[in-house]
Amino acid sequence: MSSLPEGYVPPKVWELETSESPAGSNNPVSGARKEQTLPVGDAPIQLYSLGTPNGLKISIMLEELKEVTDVSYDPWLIKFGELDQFGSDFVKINPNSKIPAMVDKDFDPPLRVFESGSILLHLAQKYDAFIPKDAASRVECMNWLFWQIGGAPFIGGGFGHFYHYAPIKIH
Ligand SMILES: N[C@@H](CCC(=O)N[C@@H](CS)C(=O)NCC(=O)O)C(=O)O
Repeated sequence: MSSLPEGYVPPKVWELETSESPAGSNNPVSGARKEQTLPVGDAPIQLYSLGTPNGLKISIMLEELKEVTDVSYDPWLIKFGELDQFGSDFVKINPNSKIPAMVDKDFDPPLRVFESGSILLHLAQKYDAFIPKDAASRVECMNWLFWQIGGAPFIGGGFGHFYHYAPIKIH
């Protein structure tokens, strides 16, 4: 039995539905669409993000790290409504035009870090926190780290797409 709506024939060549995201966010395209100068503060860690589920992961990590290390960071808002994720400076940090993205100025040249899993891992390793030392616990920690990157968005993001954004409802 097909899960496609009756009468719906998938196109031979898929084209982006502009009605899906009028503001231009959430598109499978990336890259700079506008000139932009991002703010840079004094702290070693510069975070460019927003309070979405992926963005929150890093804010939570940084706040937890603050409890146990001397980490300091400057958080800067990336506004989807203004398509900041497609700004020239942001795209130099994450060519994939997605938040969260981070610059670590403790490195020379400063290190760009993108993808929430990569950021979490970099912070945990750099500040030597939240990754267990013994092999069994470390593997279990990595199991869940990789699950939340690969598994959680597939469920949560997929639901959001088909429930809210998708112009054609496929259940
Ligand atoms: N795999 C990426 C996913 C990042 C992602 O999807 N970010 C969303 C917000 S949660 C975003 O930037 N959306 C803006 C857009 O697609 O235009 C990660 O884990 O960092």
